[in-house]
Parts: sequence; C-alpha cells; structure tokens
Amino acid sequence: SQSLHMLAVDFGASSGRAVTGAFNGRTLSVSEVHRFNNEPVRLGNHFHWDFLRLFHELKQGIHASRRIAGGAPVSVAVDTWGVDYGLVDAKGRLAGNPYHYRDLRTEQVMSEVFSAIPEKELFQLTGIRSSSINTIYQLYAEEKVRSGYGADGLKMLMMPDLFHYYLSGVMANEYTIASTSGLLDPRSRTWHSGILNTLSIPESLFSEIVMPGTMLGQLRQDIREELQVPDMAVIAAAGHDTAAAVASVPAGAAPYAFISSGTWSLMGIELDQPALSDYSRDSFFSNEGGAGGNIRLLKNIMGLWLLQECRRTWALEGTPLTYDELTELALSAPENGSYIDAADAVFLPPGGMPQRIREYCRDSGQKVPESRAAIVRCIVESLALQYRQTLDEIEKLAGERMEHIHIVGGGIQNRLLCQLTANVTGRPVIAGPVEATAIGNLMMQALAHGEVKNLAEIRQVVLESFPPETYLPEDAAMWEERYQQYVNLFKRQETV
Ligand code: LFR
Repeated sequence: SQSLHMLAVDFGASSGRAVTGAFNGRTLSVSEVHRFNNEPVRLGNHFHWDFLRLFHELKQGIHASRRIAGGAPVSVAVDTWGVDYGLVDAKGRLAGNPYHYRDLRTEQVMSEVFSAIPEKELFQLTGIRSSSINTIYQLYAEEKVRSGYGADGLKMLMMPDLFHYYLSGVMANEYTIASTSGLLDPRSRTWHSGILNTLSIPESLFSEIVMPGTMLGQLRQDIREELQVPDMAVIAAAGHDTAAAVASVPAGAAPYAFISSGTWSLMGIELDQPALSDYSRDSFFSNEGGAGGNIRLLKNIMGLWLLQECRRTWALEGTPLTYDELTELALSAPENGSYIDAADAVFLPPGGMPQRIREYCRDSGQKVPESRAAIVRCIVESLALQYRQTLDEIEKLAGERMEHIHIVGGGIQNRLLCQLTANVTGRPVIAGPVEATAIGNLMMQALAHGEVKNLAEIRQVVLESFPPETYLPEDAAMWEERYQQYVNLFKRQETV
C-alpha cells in the first residue's frame, strides 16, 4: 500500500499501549496492537518503576506490530510521563532501577536546593514551578551524582530517551522531555550550566538536546532478530506524553486552552516565548517544551489520579468498581457542595485517598463527603472548578479570551467531567481524540519522515481523521455561584 506505517509506544503512569498508525498523506488510521499495565513497585523504603518489565512490554509491542495489514512499521517512537530518568554507566549498563516521581526522597532536598538558588530565581531561570517530582530535586538527591563517586562516564537519560537508547544504542536528550526536568533554560533550550554548577550536578551527565521529530538511528540487530522484525528507524518524536498529546489537539484558528486528561490533568496554552512573570509563577504554571519547538505553558492538576487512587483503595477494601460504575455513583450522589483544591500537593502520594479527601473537606470547614458516591462527586466537581480557575489565570496571562476548551486523552471517557467542564467554564468543550498521545507520537514520526511540515498540518490531519465531540455549557448561573464559593474557600495556598 501507499501508506506510511509507524509504531508508537506510549507509557502512561498506570498503563501503556503500542499503537500502529497508517498515514495516507491526508488521514491517519490507528490500531492498538498491545496494551499492558504499568505497576510501580515499592522496594524497601523506595518507590520504583519496573524498568525491565516495561522494556519487555515495549518489545512485545514491537513484535505484535509486525503483522499489521500493509506491512511492518518503518519506524518506532516512545513517549512517557515526564520528569523521571535512568542513569547509564560508561559500559551502557543501567546504573540502578529508575525511581518513581512519587518517591518521597526528594522532600528533604528541596529546601537545600532553595538555599543555594532561591525558588523565585529558579522559576525565572527555568520557567518550571518547583514541585517535589521534578528531575532537578531527584538528581540532587542522588548520592552518586553529586559526590562524583562512581559517576565517571555516567549519563542521564529521561525515560523515553532511555528506551530509545536500549532500542537503538543512540544516546540523546530530546527537547520536550528534557524540558520537564527543571534544568533547561527555556530561552536557549539548552541545559542550564549555571544551575548545574551551583548544585554540583556534573554537566557530563547530559547529552546534546535534539528537537522533536529527529531520526535517532535503527533498531539494534539483536533486537530485530529476537523479535523477528525488519529494519525499523528509531525516532525521537515528542518524548513527553503531554507534548505528544498537545500536538494532536484538533484545533482551528480560534484561541483555545487545552486539557490533556489522564492520570494528571495538564491545562494550558501554547506560546512562542516563555511566560516568566511573577503572576505566572504565583499561579503555579510551568513553561515546558512543545512538539513544535515552542512553549507549552501549563498547570499540573491532580486529575484522574484522585479517582484512580480511591478506586484502588476501595478494591483493596473488597469493593472493586469500574470507572463507569464510579460515574454512576457520582450521578446518584446528592448535592454535596464540598470541594477540594485539586492542585494541592497533599494529594500527590499514593494511599488512603478517600480518607485524605474527607479530612481535606473537614479541615476547610466543609461538610464531609462520607459515602463513596459523595467522594466521587466531590472529585469530579472539584476538577471542573479547578479548570475554571486555571482558565481565568490563562486568560489573564494570554490577555485574551479562550473560545473553546479542547480536552484530549483517556479522561474524555468520563463524560460527566466533560459536561461539568463546559458548565463551569461556560465554554464549549471539544473532546477528542481519546488516543491523543499515541496519535501525536505517530504524527511527529510522520513529520520526521517529511510527510507533514508542522503542527498546523498535523492538527488538520487529526481533525479529519478523528472527529471530536462537542459539549455545550448548561446551568451557567448556578455554576458561576458555586465557582465564587470555591474561590473563596481556597484563596491561594501551596500546591503541587
Ligand atoms: C502526564 C505527565 C505530566 C507530568 C507528569 C509527571 O502523564 O507527563 O505532564 O508532569 O506526567 O511526569
């Protein structure tokens, strides 16, 4: 056939998928060939990703892709969540299993970092809000890195780069994923050597930054033989899942805000230049790197993590529920009117989520959501209210009104959340595509192959290939009133 066949492997924090794409020059069609769970492991006092298992799943995905109609893919690209990394020694061996960003070892070091570089200054230098998950604090907490002991020839590869290295043997730091580290200068888009020197993090850990859509190399011969697949190019597409998802927002010309909805909700806009004002910092925005080499100005909101964790707790207690059942519960819940600040860092670690939510409501002087139904309702409404607050902030930063909200990613399956987002923001919500991350990954590969020229062309392809669904605002007056209550409840406080 005439189509270009490609493979995207997308690692999310709770599951991963291998998706093949066929691009015929006008539209893309996708097909999932492998899906797997991503279950991090607590080992001793620490929390890790199961890297070897994940690499195995990646290979399973490549193997499964060889039988698709039209022939095996000509290229593969990996994207993952942000901020995490592996260290590779001079012999190419993985030096320790990568930590999970929800590991608590960074908590003590943040204040040490701030005494070397004040938090405000860090934001001015990097455009990244300080959060305990960021690579900068993780690397600072690594004995080996800062003592220099055993660090000879050590390289730091962010998760997608690490997968690409073990697939191809080529080391590179790709721009979008590197931008989540808190160690990049958002103006020059290079590693910030001033920060590295001040924190005694050796510059030798880092490789040159490559831009999204760069051909890295070929699949290693031993892997090709093991998996019985033909030659395949390995591409640094957009290594950060959120950057890939934003690349596939089917947007037209009108100003819009995006929400990439999954474990996290990432809400923001795209800019040519970083927004480094005090207002941007005080509203907890980050300037990350976009797939077009531009800036993604966005805020991390806890997202469906809140629901995932409640579901996990309830299953442990003997009540396993599907996400649809959870939504049914929320719909059946009586008006509760209790809210949480879904950007608050207290919700970051795993465990005991229903109880933490009850305590949060109690401590902020609200009615305590006792039943499961009341808790689910509280989560979903609180997310929508946080989106509204973030929209207000975005409009102030951009100096213009956003006409629509585009929501992409797995979270759009929660239709209640989509509708509430429209109601609370008073803007039409355009939902889809659900597989935004894999689609963005595939289209950035198409860009590397020279089949499309830029983000605008990619978005046109996505719009034609995956028609989105629109939710119109309802009950505007009621929600405006509730939003005012919400704003008064949570006058700015420390967040993620
Ligand atoms: C979403 C995401 C966010 C990042 C968070 C942690 O999957 O990549 O953008 O802040 O995970 O890495």
